[in-house]
Amino acid sequence: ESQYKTAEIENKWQQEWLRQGLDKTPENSEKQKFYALSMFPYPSGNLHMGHVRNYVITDVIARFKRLQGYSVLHPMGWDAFGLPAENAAIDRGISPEEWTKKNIAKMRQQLQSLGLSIDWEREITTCSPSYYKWTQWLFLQFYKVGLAYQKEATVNWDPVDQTVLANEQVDTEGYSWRSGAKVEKKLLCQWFLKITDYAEYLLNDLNTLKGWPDSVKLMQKNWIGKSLGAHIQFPVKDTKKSISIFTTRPDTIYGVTYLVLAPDHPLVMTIAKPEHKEKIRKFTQEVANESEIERTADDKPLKGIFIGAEVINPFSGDEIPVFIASYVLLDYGTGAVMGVPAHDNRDFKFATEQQLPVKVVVIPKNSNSRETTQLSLKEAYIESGTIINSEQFNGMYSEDAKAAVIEYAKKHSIGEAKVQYRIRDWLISRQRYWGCPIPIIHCSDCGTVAIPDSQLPLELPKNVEFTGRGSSPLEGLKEWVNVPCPNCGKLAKRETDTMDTFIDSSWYYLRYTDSKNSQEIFNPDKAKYWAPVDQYVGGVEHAILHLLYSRFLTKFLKNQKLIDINEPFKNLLTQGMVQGITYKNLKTGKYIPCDQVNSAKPTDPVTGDDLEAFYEKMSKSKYNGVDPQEVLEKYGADTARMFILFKAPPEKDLEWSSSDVEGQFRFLNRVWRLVHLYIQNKNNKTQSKTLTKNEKDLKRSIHTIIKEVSQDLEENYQFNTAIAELMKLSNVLNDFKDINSSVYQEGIVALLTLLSPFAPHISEELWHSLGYKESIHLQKWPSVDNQALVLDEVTIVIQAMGKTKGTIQAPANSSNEELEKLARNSEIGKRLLNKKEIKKTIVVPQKLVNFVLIN
Ligand code: ANZ
Ligand code: ZN
Repeated sequence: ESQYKTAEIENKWQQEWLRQGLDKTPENSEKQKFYALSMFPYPSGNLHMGHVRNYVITDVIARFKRLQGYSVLHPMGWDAFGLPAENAAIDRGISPEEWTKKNIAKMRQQLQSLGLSIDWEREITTCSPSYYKWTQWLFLQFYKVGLAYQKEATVNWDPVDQTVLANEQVDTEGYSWRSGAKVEKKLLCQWFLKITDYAEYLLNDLNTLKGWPDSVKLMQKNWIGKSLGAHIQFPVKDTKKSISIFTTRPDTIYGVTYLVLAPDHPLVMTIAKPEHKEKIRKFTQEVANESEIERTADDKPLKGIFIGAEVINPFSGDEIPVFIASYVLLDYGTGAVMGVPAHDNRDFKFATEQQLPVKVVVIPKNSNSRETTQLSLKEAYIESGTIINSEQFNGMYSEDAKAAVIEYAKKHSIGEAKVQYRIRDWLISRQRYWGCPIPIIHCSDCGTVAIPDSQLPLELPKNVEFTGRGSSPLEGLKEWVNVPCPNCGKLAKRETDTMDTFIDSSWYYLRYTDSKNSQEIFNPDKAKYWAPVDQYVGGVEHAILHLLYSRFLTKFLKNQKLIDINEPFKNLLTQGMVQGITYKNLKTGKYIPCDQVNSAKPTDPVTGDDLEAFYEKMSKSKYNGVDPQEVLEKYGADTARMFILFKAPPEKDLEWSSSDVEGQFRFLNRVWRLVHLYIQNKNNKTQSKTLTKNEKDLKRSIHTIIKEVSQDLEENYQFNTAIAELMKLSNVLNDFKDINSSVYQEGIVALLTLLSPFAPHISEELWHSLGYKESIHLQKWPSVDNQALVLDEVTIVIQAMGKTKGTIQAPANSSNEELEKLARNSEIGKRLLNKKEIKKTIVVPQKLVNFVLIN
């Protein structure tokens, strides 16, 4: 008997498919297109289970769509710039390029061993000059319309190594990963992309993304953070200056009891009393080294100080004190806040700490105003309500009062309505080597000058030293930095910052449509044919930044008339995590590798303590990972694919279990035996044309399953239930004895075709064993024979007075009258009606006949 030898079969078919060019993208197809895309990997050096899950999901979709007759684009590439390559250079003296290339080679081979139907001819690598030439070109398009600009911004500064650190190089306590020094903030002139110009557009178009998870859309919405409110001017007492604040609650204007400026607000030193200035300087410096998260944390006291200045409330005429506080950020709103302790939680806390008055101006609708105002508040009342203590606005409801206050402010030129977004411009400068060089030259006469297109790509120099200390590696390369100005020829300096790698990945999906084009970023017709991506699959960790940046890039390119789509990704699937069984010693806090633990009674091999066992995302630090390579070697790619798809719906977390992997391996072995038994035992006798009842039943099962699997794939990518149906089909065929029936053959063909997107190798092998010459992956997805679904006979329940007395078989298409007649004339019916008379008969079509009898 022939044996299912996974390695042999999988190798053979992977090579054969490559030889036949099965995965090549059809060019100039008249067929409807389908663009299936996985988020491309960072070439860290090793494929992990999260990758496997991601790419297998997309592959099944791509294969399914091909069988359905679509012309499919399913590409792959490498998000290949970034910090780890540079760290490898610092730690091990291997060049970032070499390190990256080695990793790519290894991971490509691993991906290929999964049997992914990827068109490798379109492979892109973001660190190759042929790709980043166009990243640079794109940057210049932003630059030319004023959407790429420079401004000062803070970076993490390591005072020991005298170098800029990426956020990932600063631990949660604020210390450098390398020197251990307390990291400081330092201002540097850096490049930004003006994503805020697109905020409204990015927000509105979330509504058009019907195929995205609501959770992702909500995260994007919150990130963009649109607030409707007002700017209101507060004149500074005894000066001609005034402070503009941003508030979302202009209805609480009469409740203002103090004002707060961001410590670095430009007016602070101008209006502060001289005797306060020393204190202010000290405070501002302290705050400057805190992160935004520390500054706005809810669980800490709100640090702030009085600066010895007063402002006038332009509505009430009240004189109120001015503070600076760490919780007010300079770059949100106007960097100044009116404090309304009665109606804002943070203001309430601040006022309590600073012993500032609390003035109630909003009360719940229908409540007694005297009662509420006299009560000393225990917490802020932050809801809307009826306005009190507010002169002409008294009695209004909050929403109306907001409008009325804004109208009044506008009329008296002391304020106006204002829309505020939380999103900031995109800081793209990195003081790093292993990134896309920014194609700009700084000339003391001409300012910033774009490198002419003809000189792109501006390649990264190779003779670089990596020490991790001092200025960025590019800055040290004098012969690279010092160049003539392209404009006037005077000696000038290159920009030495490189770009955030999120830029590389924000447009890569378009490059796949024409990845080898050396004349243009892509051919507009090709991009037009393939874009947008029909199905994008990736991790939810990219729910905000990557997806937002891609959406921004897409909208920019649309405005530049390079493409004609508004959104890059029509449908988005965010796959769940792959979790491994994790053992933790709660006493020592240490994780114990699972191969050192007896899973029945987990104890610490060193201390003997009982261990806590739970599932958690696979990671090196928790010793709970399963190496895809091992699974592939032991069971083959098809089993690995089947398991990963069967164990959980794609958007849910998946708990790795070796026994369930075994289960899928056994299933594939059953399919193997089933088909080989069929091949060995069938004879080629011609069959009678009319089907027996058993054959009809089998045919109905087959087509019901085709229908179910198709729906599972078409509607929500419920691969797990689809595979359960395939297991059912193999059982049905296994139980059917007449393998010479033409229906049996139909079942075997359906089983293999339906299985082929999931387990592409074994289904191809068995397909060829059946004698077919053309690849199974070039076949058609089976269509449902609706005729076959119709039942010939149905089982009808017979009842008397609602009590079941027995069942009969009846033709499926019987009318109610016919059913009643059949029921009366059946043995059960005759016995029932022997003595009694019928008052009424109730018939439920296809199901039931109930006789109501006269007693
Ligand atoms: C007075 C007020 C009264 C406020 C009240 C709220 C409730 P969102 O919704 O996030 O836009 N704010 C304004 N600028 C700020 C800054 N730079 N740093 C810290 N806080 C700032 O929040 C807008 C509200 O956050 C504004 O409305 C302001 O406080 C505060 F019962 O003004 B509000
Ligand atoms: Zn110049």
